[in-house]
Amino acid sequence: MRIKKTGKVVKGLGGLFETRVIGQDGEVCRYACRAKGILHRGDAKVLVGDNVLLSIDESLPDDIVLSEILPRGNALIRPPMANLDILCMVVASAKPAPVLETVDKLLAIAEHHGIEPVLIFTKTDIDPENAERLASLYRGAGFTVFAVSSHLGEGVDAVRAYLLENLKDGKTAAFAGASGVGKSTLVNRIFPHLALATAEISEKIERGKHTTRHVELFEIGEGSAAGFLADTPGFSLLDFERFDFFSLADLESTFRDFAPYLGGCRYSDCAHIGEGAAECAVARAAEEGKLSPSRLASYRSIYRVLKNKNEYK
Ligand SMILES: Nc1nc2c(ncn2[C@@H]2O[C@H](COP(=O)(O)OP(=O)(O)O)[C@@H](O)[C@H]2O)c(=O)[nH]1
Ligand SMILES: [Mg+2]
Ligand SMILES: [Zn+2]
Repeated sequence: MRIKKTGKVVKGLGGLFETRVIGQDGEVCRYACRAKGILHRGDAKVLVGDNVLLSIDESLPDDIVLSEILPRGNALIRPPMANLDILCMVVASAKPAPVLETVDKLLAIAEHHGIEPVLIFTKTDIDPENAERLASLYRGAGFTVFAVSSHLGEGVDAVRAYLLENLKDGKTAAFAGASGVGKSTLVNRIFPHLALATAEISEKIERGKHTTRHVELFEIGEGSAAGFLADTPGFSLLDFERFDFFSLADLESTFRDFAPYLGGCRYSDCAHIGEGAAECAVARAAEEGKLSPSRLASYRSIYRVLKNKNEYK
């Protein structure tokens, strides 16, 4: 006899998925299992964060098959995860220098998927002025923003408090951002018991600098009240070229700071791409200092990418 259990995928490595199952007694079990053949390809691929059905042979308790993915709230290509509630965009104030267009792209993708974006500016010890400038830019745009130095320990408590408050009852957050910005260092600083590998440790064991190689969900809290936090491998700029973007018409709604000005343009189909301040309320807001020029520049750049993509389809 085979029985079914529901679980959550917390890790996937080499075709083997680690799933977390809460038993009737409330006890948490973890099973390593393989997925049914059709769940290895394309959109049907199993992602970390997926809620799944496991089929277990009662007479052969080691024979566990991941047989079905339950409906997803959302799914991202980078980081490859499903059912995210919060995306913590980790950005170094320096080393590596921040690329705001990349930041804004990821923010737009999160907004489009209904994932709450949070910004964490790291390495404030290296360039405190730039950290302050970036923090105020994104606070002004309506985001939740943290500025931290993992080395000095500054600002870390506020991030921990935010995560503990918001990661409950299965809620899931991921740390995402370029390689080397300090994601793993910060996760370790917040939750030392996780003891994640960081670049410094890996230099000693000579494994190169991209130490976080796979996505893994870590449990924050206990049992069914627990939430999850994922550290993810950093992505290179190249990965963005392969991003599956949404439609052009949906773009403006993914810039939350544009909202007060949408509908105020002279022409109702204004795309806010080159129109002057006399016609375009978004351009006017940027000119008057109500909207960050870098946000408008990012919007226009993503607009061009999406437009080209649509034309060559
Ligand atoms: N100065 C400074 N360096 C940091 C800070 N946080 C991390 N780093 C360093 O940045 C490098 C990359 O860190 P790591 O956590 O592996 O980055 P990840 O690729 O984003 O996970 C390491 O050498 C860290 O010691 C910080 O707050 N200040
Ligand atoms: Mg890392
Ligand atoms: Zn406009």
